[in-house]
Amino acid sequence: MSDVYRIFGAELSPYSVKVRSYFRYKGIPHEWIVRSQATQQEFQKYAKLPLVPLVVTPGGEGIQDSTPIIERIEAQYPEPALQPADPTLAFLSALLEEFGDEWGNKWMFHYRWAREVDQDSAAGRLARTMMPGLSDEQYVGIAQGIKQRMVNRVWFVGSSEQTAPQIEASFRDGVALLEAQLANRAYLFGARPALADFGIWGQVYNAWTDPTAGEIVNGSPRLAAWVERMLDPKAEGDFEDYPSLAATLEPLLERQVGRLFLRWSAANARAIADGSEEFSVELDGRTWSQKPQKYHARSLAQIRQKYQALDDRSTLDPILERTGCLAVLRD
Ligand SMILES: N[C@@H](CCC(=O)N[C@@H](CS)C(=O)NCC(=O)O)C(=O)O
Repeated sequence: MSDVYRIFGAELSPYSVKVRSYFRYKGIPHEWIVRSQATQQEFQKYAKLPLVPLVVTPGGEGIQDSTPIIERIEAQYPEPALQPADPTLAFLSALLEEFGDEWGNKWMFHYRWAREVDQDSAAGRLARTMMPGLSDEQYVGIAQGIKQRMVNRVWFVGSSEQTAPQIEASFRDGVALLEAQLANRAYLFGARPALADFGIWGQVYNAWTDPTAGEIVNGSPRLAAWVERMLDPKAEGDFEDYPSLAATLEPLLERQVGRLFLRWSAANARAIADGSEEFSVELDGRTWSQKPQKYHARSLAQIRQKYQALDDRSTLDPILERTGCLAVLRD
């Protein structure tokens, strides 16, 4: 039996490239299969949900959802370890992965579909990859259809006229904070990638391929270099310890994770629990309103479980307290 995993994915899917980079880092034999009309039938044989990435194991089992995929493969291929051995750092890395997956996705999705130049770029690339054989006339119609469908779906991640300035301010600040974190190191936690790198990178890499967000990322040379490095990441040395990371990591945790993402995530989860159609939350002095997102309530519950499962939180709690993350995680 072959030992090759198959990853059904797409270059414009942040969660797909996240999983692909993980497989590359671990050196696990895999085949990247672009999800297209031609591969759709094979995809449907294994997928329970109409979502990429889908990983098909050598034994023929289909697995979905990037975080559980990585956790499951990690248990089977523990070397090189994805997470720092220090449980405090490992938790912070998991928290930043969750931030990347859920909040970073707002950055990416909003910028991709907010302006005509980005809409045309992404819709055109999607049409060409999903249906490679299109004639030029067919291409125009298909790209137009994708553009219309996606522009009408931005509300799904909470992008609206009201929230657009908040998302864009968060992205610009996030880019500056990541640039600072990467000033003296190749990856977010040191000289090798951690789970946090993969989650944040999937979104930032995708944003970098779009004209408007790409220009912002390219204005930060260390971040842009990390974006390229993460396409095929390598262990170049060890993880650092917390004191050497803190000066630039705490502002990222405080300004983006504590002040924005976790407050938003807790309000979203409350709205789901109450069965509300819409919710509003004050984020950094500005009102944010949107329809609740179901998946995110589940992923918040999972990161809370990871927090609860820690035996010793005596080092972690003061960091979470200082950065405004503790109350939501303890809830
Ligand atoms: N939580 C999931 C999210 C997966 C997801 O939302 N995938 C998107 C693309 S990024 C998708 O497949 N959308 C439907 C489609 O492209 O047909 C994960 O981490 O894998």
